[in-house]
Amino acid sequence: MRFLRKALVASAFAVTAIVMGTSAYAEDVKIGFVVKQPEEPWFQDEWKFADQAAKEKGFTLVKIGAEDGEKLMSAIDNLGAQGVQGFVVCTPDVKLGPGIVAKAAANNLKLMTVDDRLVGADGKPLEDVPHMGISATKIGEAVGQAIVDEMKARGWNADEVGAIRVSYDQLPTAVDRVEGAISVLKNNGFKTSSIFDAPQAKTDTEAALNAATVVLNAHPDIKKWVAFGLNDEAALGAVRASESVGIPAANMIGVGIGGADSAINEFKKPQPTGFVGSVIISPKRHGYETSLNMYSWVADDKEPEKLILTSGSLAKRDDYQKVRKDLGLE
Ligand code: FCA
Repeated sequence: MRFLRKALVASAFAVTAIVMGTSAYAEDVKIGFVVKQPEEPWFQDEWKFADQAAKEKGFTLVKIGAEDGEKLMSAIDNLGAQGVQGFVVCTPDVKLGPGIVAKAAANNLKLMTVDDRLVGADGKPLEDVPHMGISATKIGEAVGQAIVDEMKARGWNADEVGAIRVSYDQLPTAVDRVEGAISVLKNNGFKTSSIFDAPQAKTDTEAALNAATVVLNAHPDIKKWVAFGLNDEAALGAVRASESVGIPAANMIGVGIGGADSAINEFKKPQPTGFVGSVIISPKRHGYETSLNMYSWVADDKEPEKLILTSGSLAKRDDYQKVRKDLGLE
């Protein structure tokens, strides 16, 4: 009898859902999307595509920028207080992992991460929290390959070139990205001694500029440089640093990761700069798809995949429009 009643209730619910044209009650669904650096074009794009998902499905999207741990913790309480059922987050600090999980649970919120994966006290990823990130090592390798190809096109010899590794080693995806690039450089003749670490305090252009300037000033004897880091801002910061010490664009090769406005604006400049390319990743997948996955989790109890890794495509000045179009970003 109990079973029968359950089945009846379930089918009544299913009928209602079909009549509504969507599952559950979209207008009751509220989803949070919290990012660590709201002013960064990549995160603006993620939000834009998350908004698109909200519009299509009819749920409410609550966007919050949280630049540090304290802001993130109060953002989660804030979401709970607003009656949000789940949120997607790119945290300012992955080591806050267990605290974020606990805060989400205390507020009865479903939790998914994007871009930066939470780690536990042992530094290992929290595998229970569904995550969408980029295939960091592979994308780093694509950066390294783009640099090597450009060096060949310019007739450079690895012996005469310095490499700036703009680094943010507290973030595992950042380490994987730069190490991917370095593996390709080394396979193409770069010695460890000509790869210089430039640790940045934040993942923005200014911090990268400051870090790269230190390296350039320490090696005035090296005239040709390549640079890479975790995102476009890292590579751009190194390029700005090279300009500030008088290195011409012809002697600089920076390749970034992202492909949002930071890179596009650079490609649009009338004269080419040392920022040669960017491996474009997909803010559509990271914003739209994560939001949809959270929506299905809340509305239909459909748990998202635990780990989704997305790919990237190299773009340069002359083909970025086509690459963006092919990725559904135009
Ligand atoms: C990290 C970086 C961002 C972006 C994202 C995919 O969060 O800080 O710039 O590259 O991964």
